[in-house]
Amino acid sequence: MIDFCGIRLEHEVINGSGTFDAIAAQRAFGDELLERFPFSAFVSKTVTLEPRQGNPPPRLWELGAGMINSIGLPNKGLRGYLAEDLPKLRELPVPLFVNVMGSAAEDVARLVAAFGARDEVAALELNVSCPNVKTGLLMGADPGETAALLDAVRPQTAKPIIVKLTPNCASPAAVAAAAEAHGADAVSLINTLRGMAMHPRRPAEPWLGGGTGGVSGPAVRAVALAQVREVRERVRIPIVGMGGVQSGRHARDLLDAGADLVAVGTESFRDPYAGGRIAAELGRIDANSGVFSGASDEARPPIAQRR
Ligand code: RRO
Repeated sequence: MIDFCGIRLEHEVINGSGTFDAIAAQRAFGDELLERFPFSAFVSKTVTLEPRQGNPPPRLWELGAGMINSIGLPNKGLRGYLAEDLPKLRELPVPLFVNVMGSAAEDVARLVAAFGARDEVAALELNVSCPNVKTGLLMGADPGETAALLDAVRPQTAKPIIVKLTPNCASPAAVAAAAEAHGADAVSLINTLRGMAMHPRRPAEPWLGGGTGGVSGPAVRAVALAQVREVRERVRIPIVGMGGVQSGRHARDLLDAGADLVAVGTESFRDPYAGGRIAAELGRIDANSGVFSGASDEARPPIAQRR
């Protein structure tokens, strides 16, 4: 058992927001996935006050070492989420962290107040770092804006508030320090790096409907390590580290760089049980020596093929 902001978790591996849909996973893979839930806490996809359609397609581009997404935050909005998703997510065997975003501090404050009042919700994550909607980046790119957001949001709940940082700014560590100074309980990083792909058959046109998107997967792992280390040197609050984690070794590296928890994102698209495998591998790496003991189960077929 580990303690994260007063919440007891079975192990250090959680999911990155928006990379694992627990409700869809249960539909697709049945109760087995939920009985052996891969993560020690579940982080929701970002919720906004009003429903959103998301960006026009195409929304994904596969890279040699990851992908670019331009999803654009489709979601049911606060009312739809409370009515339809929360009753299902309360059945999960792990604590629920709800990720929220707004284009103004008052919107985020309303979301935090609404979710903070719900017993099903263990913690809030503030998404100030989405690369795919224009308003999302501003608050998280600037320490002063982040401080002002925390001033509006902190009084709304006593529950832990995690601030999800963007790598697309001059100094994620300065933003993290501002978040800590204004009451954040933890920070998480990295969200995706802004990137672009050209259309393979139409010269000068971007492939993604949103024009640009967010790069994730192994391609960003080294960036995540460097930024987690930099943030750890500036803040004392817990850090959720993520970026290209595919194995227990990658998770161990982020913990060694200063993270307290590790999130798995893109890898869950290949195998929804990747988080469970990574947690098991991490448990077999000695934290002091770095030595891996026991057989790797990397060769085990993904859950989708075993059914
Ligand atoms: O929905 C998205 O396009 C999205 C979000 Br909210 C985010 O935080 N990060 C990302 O890469 N995509």
